Amino acid sequence: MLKPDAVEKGHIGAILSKINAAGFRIVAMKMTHMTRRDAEQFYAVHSERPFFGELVEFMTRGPIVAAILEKNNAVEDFRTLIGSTNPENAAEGTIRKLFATSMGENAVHGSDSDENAAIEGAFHFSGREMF
Ligand code: 3AN
Repeated sequence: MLKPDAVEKGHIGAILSKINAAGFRIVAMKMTHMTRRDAEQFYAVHSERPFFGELVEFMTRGPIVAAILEKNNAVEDFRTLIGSTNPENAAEGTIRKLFATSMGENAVHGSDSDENAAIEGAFHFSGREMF
C-alpha cells in the first residue's frame, strides 16, 4: 500500500516508478479509502500495540493505493526497496528514506511474508481484479 501521507504529498508516481525500476510486476492496483473497520481488520495483529489507535487514524485519513506486486523473492526485495520502518534508520535511496517522515507516516506498507501477502492481497482485491 502507498499510505495516505504518500498520496497526499503527490508521491504516487515517483514511488511506482521506483517499484517498476526494481523489477516488480504489478498484478493488481486500485486507489481506495479504507474505513475504520477496514484498517482495524487489516492491522488486527497490531491491535494490542500502543500505537494501534494512531495507526488506524492515520490509515483512514485519506485514500491509499493498494497493489499486489510479483517478483522472485518479492517480500524480502520489497522490504529492501522500502527501507526500515523508522525512516531515520532507512538506507539511502530507499522509498522510506526519500518519502517517509516518521514511524507512523512512513509512506508505504509491505507484506512481511508470502502467507500474509496472500491474505492482504485478498483483503483488497477479488480474483477478477488480479492480472
Ligand atoms: P512495517 O510496516 O515496516 O512492517 P510494522 O509491521 O512493525 O512495520 O508496523 C506496522 C505499521 O505500524 C508500520 N507500517 C507503521 O506505520 C506503524 N508503526 C509501527 N511502529 C509505530 C510507532 N512506534 N508509532 C506509530 N506507528 C507505528
